[in-house]
Order: sequence, then structure tokens, then C-alpha cells
Amino acid sequence: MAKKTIVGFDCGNSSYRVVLGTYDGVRILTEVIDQIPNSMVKAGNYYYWDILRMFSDFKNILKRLVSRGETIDSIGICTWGVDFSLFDRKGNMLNNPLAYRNALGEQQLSEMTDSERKQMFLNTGILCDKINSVYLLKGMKEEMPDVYQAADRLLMIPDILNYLLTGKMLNEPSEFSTTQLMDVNTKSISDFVCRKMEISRNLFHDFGKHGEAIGYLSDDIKAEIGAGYDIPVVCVPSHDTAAAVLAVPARQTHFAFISSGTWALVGTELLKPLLSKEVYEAGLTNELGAFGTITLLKNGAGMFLIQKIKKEYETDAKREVTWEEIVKLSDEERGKRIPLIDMNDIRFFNPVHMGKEIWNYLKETKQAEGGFSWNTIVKSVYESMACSYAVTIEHLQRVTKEYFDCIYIVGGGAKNELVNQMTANCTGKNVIACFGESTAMGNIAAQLNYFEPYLELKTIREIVCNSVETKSYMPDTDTSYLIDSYKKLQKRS
Ligand code: LRH
Repeated sequence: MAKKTIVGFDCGNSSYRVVLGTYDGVRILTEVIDQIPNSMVKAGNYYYWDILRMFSDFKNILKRLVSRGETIDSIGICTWGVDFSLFDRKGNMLNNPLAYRNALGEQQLSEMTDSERKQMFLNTGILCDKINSVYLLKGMKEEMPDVYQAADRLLMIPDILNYLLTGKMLNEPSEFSTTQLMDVNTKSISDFVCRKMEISRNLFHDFGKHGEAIGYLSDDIKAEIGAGYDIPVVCVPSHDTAAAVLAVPARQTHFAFISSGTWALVGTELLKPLLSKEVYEAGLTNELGAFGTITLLKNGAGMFLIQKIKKEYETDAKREVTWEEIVKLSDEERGKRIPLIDMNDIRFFNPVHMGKEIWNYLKETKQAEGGFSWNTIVKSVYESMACSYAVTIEHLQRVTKEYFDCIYIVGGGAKNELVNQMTANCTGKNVIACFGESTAMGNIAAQLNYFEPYLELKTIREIVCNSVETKSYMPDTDTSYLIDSYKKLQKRS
């Protein structure tokens, strides 16, 4: 394949990035063109995402690329899962996407019995979770009936951007699986879930196929960015987790990964879903990955806690602080007792003040006393993160009957040396931190299949292996004894 210049848009909860990938026949070299902060916008009673600002920023960056002389061969879009907008019959967007941290979903899910939740899992492979789109959609139907009634189509956030760029509507399968509206066995819309949740099946489209073009940049946008040629927008695994897993530089067939960002996704890649009782009880979920694979994973709280803590610490300190300073707070606690929190306790989902919430938790569980300490709080978050990874790796090994001798960490969190080492220590395994923009790498790598449709997943991974820099961490202290304490806290929540 001749040299290709490929754009990957990776939109996360706390920032979005545009990455330019140059494929030279062997590897993909990446350049981050821009990174722009992102956050939910509270308006009235709800939290929303400002999708039009993302779209407009993306167009501006494309324009910059064209004016600096790049010839763009293709574009792919990835974002986080679960959030969506509704569109009317004429293709007009009816609402800004509501953010999954709204209470709407939780209310709907709380009405479901255990046996209903199990049925939903068996049909969709997805664990019932308050953030899944299906609950938010049901909540909208009740709280915003006019918007719901006017809706003709539902598009997930990456689908919306694809539509705004090309005028073509489709639902991309990896992202769609996070709705919990997909039958995991047939990989089509679940009639069972639609019936059960009283949601119109007609809201959804046929699914796109990874590697195929969704369409081309519309004439308007071509003119706006100054491109005098057609640019295809490719159907990539647009769920950021699916793209990040594609970017794991693993040569073995069975591997464990941690995709570490606002969320921490700990899992493994499979060819078929696992729907056993053990999987269900371990809180694992079967999402759709790249090119028809399944990513069996635990969807847990990740850097969100520490991101919030950093902001609060800055408010206290009345200045901006670096990540190094935050890490140092934890390091200063070296040799002291290690306090733990259940990372996924609902009280840490969206508290008014994360630091105070954690401090209260530590006091209630008799792990802290005396005055409020940022050092203790930060230490507890980092160590708990490593423990939660270790517990999930244990579960994954049990349910898949595979032994993982190493764990690949992808995503922004891979830069955190302290957590990498803690994870090696807690799991007793070799941790391989993978640098660079993993989601964008997976996004760009998937687009190669558009130019060469016979390119298999294995070959794409080989290209990834040639392209990604890694650093290895071996266990240097045994902290596996923390796992039992962590499990006790999980039972408490
Ligand atoms: C990670 C992620 C995860 C969650 C979602 C809210 O970025 O995509 O899979 O489902 O964000």
C-alpha cells in the first residue's frame, strides 16, 4: 500500500484530539495536531455535551491541515460510548446529547428486577449499568416526551459527527453495543430489548461495516476547509475502547489490557461473547470490538476521580498544579499504611466534592483519622486503582481459563508511572505501558482496511506493534495482600 495520510478524531470526556497518521507501508507515525478541553455543560436540570463546538473545532483543524499542505486520504471518528442525540424525520438534531452522568438512567435501571437484568445480559452480553443508553433513552421518553415523540432516528455521538460531515446516517456497531440495544448473538438490533423497554425499533439504522466508507465530506465542508478533492469518512470502531484495544501492540492471541482514561476498562479480546453466570457475577460485559471481535471487560471508574481531585486541589491551592505534583502527594505517603476505597462505589460517580467524599469514606471505614489530607486521598485513589485492576484480571483469568503473563496499559493513564508500578506489584505481572494516542492509533489503523479491504486484524495489529512505543514494569514489591481488603470494601458498597 502506498503512503497514506489519515486523520483520526478522538473525542474523550475531558479533551478531544485530532491526530494525523502517516502510514509508510510498515508503521504509522502520529502527530497530535491539536488537543482541546472538553466537559459537560450544565443547563437547567441536565448535563449536556456541546457537540456543535466539537464539530466546529474539528472542521477548523481540518482546515488548518489542508492549508499547511496535507492531502488527507481519509478520516475516522471515535468518541466515548453510550451518549446520543435524537433526530427528526428531516434529519434535524432534536437535542444536544445528554451526558450519561445525569440521574435519568439510574432511575430507570433501579426499577428492574434481578431476573430482568439477567435476561437483558443474556440477550445483549452487556451488563446492566445506569450509563447504558437504553436507560437514558427510556428516561427521556418519560421526562422529555415531546422530543422522544418527534424522534425518527437515534445517532450515537460518533454517528452524529459522521452524519454532520457526510450527510449519511448509520449506527456504528462497537459504539452501538454500548447502548445495550444490540443482540450480541445476532449482532443486530435486539427486538427483545426494544419490546421490553418499549422503545421503537425504527429509531435505529443498519450497522456500518468497519473499513468501509460511510460517505465523503459534504461539498459545503470541502469548500469550508479548502479541500478540492473527495475525502472519505471511514467506518472505524468508533467506540474509543474498541479503537484503543485495536491499538494494543500484542503479538499473542490472548492478552489482557487496561484502557486507562476517565474510565478504566480492564479486559481481553475474544472472538465470541461469554455469557456465563461467572461472567455476570464478576460484573464483566461483552462489548463489540474492532472487526467483529468482542471485548470482554469491566467498565470501571478510572482517572475521573483523580481528575476531579486535581481541580479541587487547584482551587484550594489557588493555582494550577501539574500532574507530577499530584503524583508526588501520593509518593510522600510511601511506607505509610495504604488506605483503600471502592473505586466504583456510587458515591464517587459524580459527587459535589470528590476529595471530601473520599475523606469521609476513609474515616467511615476507619482508614483515616485526624485532619483532611490530600496526600492520603491521592494515595488511596492510586492504590485502589491498582487493586481494582488486579481483581478484574483475576476474574478474567477465571472466566476465560487463560493465564495472562503481562498486562498492556493503553490510553492517557499509561503515562502514570506510579500506577503502572503499583499495578505490576499488585498483580505480580509484567505491565507494559503503551505510549502515544491509543484510540487515535486504533482509529487510524482501522482506516487502512478501507484502502486494502483484505487487510486482516492480525496484520493491522502487526502494523500497530511496529508503531507503538512501550515501557515495561516488573513487580518490585509484593502488594497482592491488598486485594483481599479491596474485595471486602467492594462487598460493603
Ligand atoms: C470510555 C467509555 C466507556 C464508557 C463510556 C461512558 O471512554 O467509552 O466505555 O462506556 O466511556
